[in-house]
Amino acid sequence: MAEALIAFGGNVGDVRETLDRAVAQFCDGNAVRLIARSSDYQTPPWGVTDQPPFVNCAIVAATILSPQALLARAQAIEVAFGRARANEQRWGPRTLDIDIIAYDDLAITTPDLTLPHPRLFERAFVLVPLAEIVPDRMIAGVRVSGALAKVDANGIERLPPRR
Ligand code: A4P
Ligand code: MG
Repeated sequence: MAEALIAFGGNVGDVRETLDRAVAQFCDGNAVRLIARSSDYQTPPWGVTDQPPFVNCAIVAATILSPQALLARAQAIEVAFGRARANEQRWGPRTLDIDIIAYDDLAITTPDLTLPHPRLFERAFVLVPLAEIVPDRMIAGVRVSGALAKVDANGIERLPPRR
């Protein structure tokens, strides 16, 4: 069993509904079991700032899948929720984005997959949800709560539970 940290986000369509359904599909209870899920957060757009706000959340999962199999599962679910990479701008609007943030303490760089996620420490929209569920988790030698203290989390708002 490995422990994986996964970040979900989107800014097109009914994103909170998409996130709920995507987390449920990702964590089927067999190969991937949900251990914890953060609240949803409304977050200012990062990278390309001239686009609608995102909704982001993060999960901890226990899995028997390899990192590559987790990425394949993530990408299949992105496609099922309307991602069409060919038409997209980098960091632009999207229905659903699923990033593998960490997989145990594995550090790898391959053409398709880099772990931990290479831009994790620049992104308050990843660190705020993660700090809610795993504040003391070390990633690449850095505590999540400490990493969060170093980024600008202005404008990020925790959303109330949907029901
Ligand atoms: N890839 C490599 N490593 C990983 C990994 N650890 N997890 C590769 C997931 N994918 C990984 O992905 C491009 C390729 O990265 C994949 O094919 C995979 O093989 P993508 O999702 O098309 O990436 P991208 O959008 O061009 O770039 P990047 O940096 O991954 O950005 P994101 O995270 O996808 O950015 N602002 C807010 N507030 N909230 C957001 O969620 N998201 C984005 C999209 C921009 N701004 C945002 C948000
Ligand atoms: Mg991505």
